[in-house]
Amino acid sequence: MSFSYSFSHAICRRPGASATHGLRAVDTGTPDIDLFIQHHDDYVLALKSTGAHVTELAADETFPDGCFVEDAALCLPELAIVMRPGTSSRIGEAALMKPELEKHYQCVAEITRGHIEGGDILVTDREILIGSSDRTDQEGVENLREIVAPYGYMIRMVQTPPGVLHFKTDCSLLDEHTILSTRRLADSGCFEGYNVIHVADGEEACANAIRFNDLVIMPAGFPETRSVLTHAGFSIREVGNSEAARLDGGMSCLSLRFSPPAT
Ligand code: CIR
Repeated sequence: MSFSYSFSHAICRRPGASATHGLRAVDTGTPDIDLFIQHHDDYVLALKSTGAHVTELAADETFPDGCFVEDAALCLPELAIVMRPGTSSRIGEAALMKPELEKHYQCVAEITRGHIEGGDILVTDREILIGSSDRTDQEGVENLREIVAPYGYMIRMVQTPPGVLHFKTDCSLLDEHTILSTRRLADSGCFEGYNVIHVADGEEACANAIRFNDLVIMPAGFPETRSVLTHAGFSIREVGNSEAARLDGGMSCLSLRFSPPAT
């Protein structure tokens, strides 16, 4: 199995009561924290069911969006890189994640220029795709490029669709050749050379899924896309996402997924 979806570990953080103040582009109502935690527990169980070791960090009420741990770091097989979130209320989340990463990695680098969030980064076997967005700028991407170049990683910068929070809000890796994407993103041509499976019309909100070992974990309630993926041979696990979705969060945002280097 490829390093881009085979993982022995994950780190998650439980949503706290302050998640009611989490960032959102459109207010669709305050998240119900009990339901959010219930969905989060189901998500952690799904990760664990693949045999992975999952660290579940306690909620930190200082950071209303702190459960969306993906934005704070990028984990590669050789090293982890602490990101520099592009919005002031989240910038401190990166420093909070660093000691957790140091428990698993000897090499933890840091973005020190510009801004970049993990939600804008899609790692495939052949390259690292990064969508520029309101949270991720050229300077942050160039800083990341300098850090990962010595390890042989190629970075390709693309455009997150206007009005979409993160690049991966609209796409997910399904296997080494295949990407699940909304049409609005795939139509930009950024996935040339990959097989693209489009989410069903009207089901754009399920484009943010994750391939985690043998499972594709996707938000519950998107039957047409689920059926397409099942017919394509993927093993699907649905997890409720109604409350995270109120904060523009989805399946990838809720974990850092990695296999620590052998020491
Ligand atoms: C934010 O606006 O930053 C959070 N409410 C949602 C972050 C979602 N993260 C992700 O897509 N990787």
